[in-house]
Amino acid sequence: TQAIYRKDYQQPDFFIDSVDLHFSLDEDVTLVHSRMTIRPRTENQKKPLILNGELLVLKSLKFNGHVLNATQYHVDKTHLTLPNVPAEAFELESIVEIKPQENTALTGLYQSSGNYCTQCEAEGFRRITYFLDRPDVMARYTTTIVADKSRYPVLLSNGNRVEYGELNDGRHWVKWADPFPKPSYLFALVAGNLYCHGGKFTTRSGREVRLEIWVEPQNHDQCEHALQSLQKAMRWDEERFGLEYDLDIYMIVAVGDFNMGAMENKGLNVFNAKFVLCRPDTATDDDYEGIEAVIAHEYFHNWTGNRVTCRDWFQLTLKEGLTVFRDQQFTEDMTSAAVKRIQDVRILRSAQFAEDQSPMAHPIRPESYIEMNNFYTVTVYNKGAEVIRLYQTLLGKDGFRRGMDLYFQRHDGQAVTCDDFRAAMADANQVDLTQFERWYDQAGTPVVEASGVYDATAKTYALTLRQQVPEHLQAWHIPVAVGLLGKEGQDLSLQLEETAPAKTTQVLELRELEQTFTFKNISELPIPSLLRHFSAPIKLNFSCQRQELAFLMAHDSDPFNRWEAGQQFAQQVIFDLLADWQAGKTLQLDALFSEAVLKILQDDKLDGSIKSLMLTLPTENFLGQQQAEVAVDGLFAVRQFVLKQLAEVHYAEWLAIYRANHQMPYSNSATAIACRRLKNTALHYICRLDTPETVNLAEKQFKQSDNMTDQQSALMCLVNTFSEERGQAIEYFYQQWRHNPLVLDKWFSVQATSYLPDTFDNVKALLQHQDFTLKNPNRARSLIAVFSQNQAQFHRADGLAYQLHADIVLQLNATNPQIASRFVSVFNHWRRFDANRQALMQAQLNRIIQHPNLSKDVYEVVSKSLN
Ligand code: HT7
Ligand code: ZN
Repeated sequence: TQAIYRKDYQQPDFFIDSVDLHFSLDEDVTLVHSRMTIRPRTENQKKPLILNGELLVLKSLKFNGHVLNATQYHVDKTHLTLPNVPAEAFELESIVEIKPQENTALTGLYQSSGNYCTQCEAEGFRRITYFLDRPDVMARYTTTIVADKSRYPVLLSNGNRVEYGELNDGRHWVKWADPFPKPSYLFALVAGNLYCHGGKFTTRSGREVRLEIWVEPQNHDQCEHALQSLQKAMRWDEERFGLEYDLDIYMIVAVGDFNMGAMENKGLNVFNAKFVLCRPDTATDDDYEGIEAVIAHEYFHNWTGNRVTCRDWFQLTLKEGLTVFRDQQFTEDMTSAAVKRIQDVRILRSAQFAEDQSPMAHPIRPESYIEMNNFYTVTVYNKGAEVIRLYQTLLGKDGFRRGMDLYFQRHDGQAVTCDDFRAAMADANQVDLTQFERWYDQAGTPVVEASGVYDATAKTYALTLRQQVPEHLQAWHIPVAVGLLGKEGQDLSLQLEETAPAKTTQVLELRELEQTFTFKNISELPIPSLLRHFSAPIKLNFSCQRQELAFLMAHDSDPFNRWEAGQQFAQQVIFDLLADWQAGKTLQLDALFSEAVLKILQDDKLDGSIKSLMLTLPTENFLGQQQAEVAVDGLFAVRQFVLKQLAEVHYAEWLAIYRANHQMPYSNSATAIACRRLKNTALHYICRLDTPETVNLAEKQFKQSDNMTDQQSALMCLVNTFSEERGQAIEYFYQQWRHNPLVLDKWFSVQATSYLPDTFDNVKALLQHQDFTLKNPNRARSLIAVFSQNQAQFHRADGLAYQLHADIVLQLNATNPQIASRFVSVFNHWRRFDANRQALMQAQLNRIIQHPNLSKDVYEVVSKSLN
């Protein structure tokens, strides 16, 4: 359990130029034969060759064709060492035995539903064969797979299929060759009984690429959306960034057991089935959008990650932050930019800002790690994407494109660093981005205070921005996009200097601790709209009256800030009510807020997707984060009160909206999705009343819907009622979908999200359900991870949910440490709760850390949490 530090990076002593792999897949043991050509990095060096390898049984080792005996090398649990190797290139051949059928950690080569698949990022390749398993060692791979033909008719690996044949014993083989040098983490192999949903794509230079989506045969009718998403992503990357696909074939395989969302292996992506399979009756609108985004994300990695890869794992955000940014831009173009921006900011502020407040806080480019898998975080991914967005905000879309072009021109085929990316952006635009490095090496969320002074005589508005920089840190370079609204709600024209062009949104560059920006020719007292489209990942404090928030909520031309004003308004209302609740006073909903909500409800110009976002209150989790000590019970009570009040006061409007949007035929057009979103938001409010009529409405939708969005939404409503229909709907849904694992996951999740007081008991019972298993990450997440985010129910004052959660973490620690470590992270926030809950969570953390066989994954998170 030793930490690895970024400052200790050293180039590899050896490079591996080519690897020829041969897999013999067998139920008992799988044999992996590897032949590598290895070259010392410098002439005349006398360095031992130290290869990574874990859980491998070495059967034979040959050096330049000669068998080595056991005195000529050393093997331990993690390495194979050859102390004496010559100073010129040589060939090393090994045969190892592995047991994929016993691999429950789902890293390396493993089985899912009887098929074989691999997951090598970050350090899984070392569980397949001995290798220099680090991203700056890039080799050309050929891979031959031999397996029983009837059980494994499909044999896939990276690159192009170059040869195949049959053996006499019922087995067959296929050989694949990948012409592009790649790091080991991009290696992939798949073998099984799979169905192919095929298609094609013609690149803008006229090359035809074959596209193949491989799924278990029963899922043959759930692939078309994934295929279309891939085609859209391929076209978009050509148009936006001039990037073309480079092989003749692109394959995607959907597997049921997968630790994360998907993996961008060169030419052979392996996907969590959740991000491939969909049909209107089995997948929600959000699932459809998730599939399009993840397919695009993995495709975009072909350039940002594969063609140009990371020098070391500290640079992970180089490929992940950039690729998330690219997929976000893609979705903004494919759907609604405003809706997508709001969704992305919600994730950032609820999960990443929370991570920044936790003992696991780290910069987007971490300085150290114990287990790399713990650093596939919202900070590296989502804050990393925000940092990339900052380049675009500062340089403009064209400037950003110039930087990207230079980055590829300089680094195609290389393993590089975040500094190389920053240098390409700076050089292509001839700007100084030295201060910008602080976004890479400083952890934490910058806080900026804003204050404004209007001078009616001089007709100026002076906006002062002040960043609060902790003592050990330095000022960030922060773009703050600003607009000023006149009293009719119109955007005022903003001029900073006489010569500069006037705009309605100005991007101010805050580089110092404090700066004042003065706008000229402002002829009326303006209402500022600050940090438009959330132009930087910061917390901006600006004191705003409720009237001003209501005004921005109704008029701001920046849709993000219009939504944001509503959220801030709701937050103020909830915190004031919380004070009343804590003082034992009767609660009364603020009339101005209720009126502002009514205006949104009645605004016919608002798109349904934005409207339902505006009608959704901040979550308990998010509200808790804004407090010094999370008021679990108070927040729950008050938020429920506000929801119920809004439901009652505007009942007629909710019902009207529901009716107006209900009887639409199913389609997955943006308009139809927006209608469903709005209708289902309305249904949720309506069902807050829990009367026979409202239950009836939900039940009717549940039974009559022809699509999963409506069915799941109605089920969620019913699960939160005390009605008889609740149990009936749960049973009905189970019988209807028990044979579809992804839909059954929803069944578990919906029950785990319920806010009724019996949720913990239900979750405990569901753990014993015949269809529950911790072995499948999706299933485990659907119940355990989902329940752990149900703030009021998970953080019960008696600590029983904590105890149960810790039991599960310990079980998973033995079988799948990556998932165990994700789950245990909910305790990272223990210090933010009251003394009673703190003690209860701390006790569970202590119990876990004392466990005798703790994985590195869980150890790292828990030890940091307790420190
Ligand atoms: N680059 C992929 C990362 C990934 C992964 C990492 C650790 C363990 C399992 C994993 N599966 C996939 C996913 C991506 O960002 O595209
Ligand atoms: Zn990625």
